Amino acid sequence: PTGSDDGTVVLERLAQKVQPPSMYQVVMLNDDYTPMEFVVVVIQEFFGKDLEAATAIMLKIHLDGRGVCGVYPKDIAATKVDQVLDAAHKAGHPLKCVSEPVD
Ligand code: TYC
Repeated sequence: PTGSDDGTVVLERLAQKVQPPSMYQVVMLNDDYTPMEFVVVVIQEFFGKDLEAATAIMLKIHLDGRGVCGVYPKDIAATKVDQVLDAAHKAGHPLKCVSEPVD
């Protein structure tokens, strides 16, 4: 580490420790087959949205090709992706989602 022997190194290490976790957005992707109602239910169930908010997100994805369902620390975002893909696979739908760092 850089810094002369005056506590600079300690302060650098403290500054690193107090950084908040880097955040990741869970992005859901449009497809031509997954029913709209299934997407709305998934968004409510895994992202804690009410019916109105989930419907708005689903329609945004349908129209734009993708939409953000939530923003979480990296490991939580990865778990959300796994949960969505598992539920979609079990229901026989091709629904996809990914997590990506928030800029
Ligand atoms: N495009 C789908 C349809 O018309 C609905 C849909 C919306 C699918 C959002 C996926 O992430 C999605 N049935």
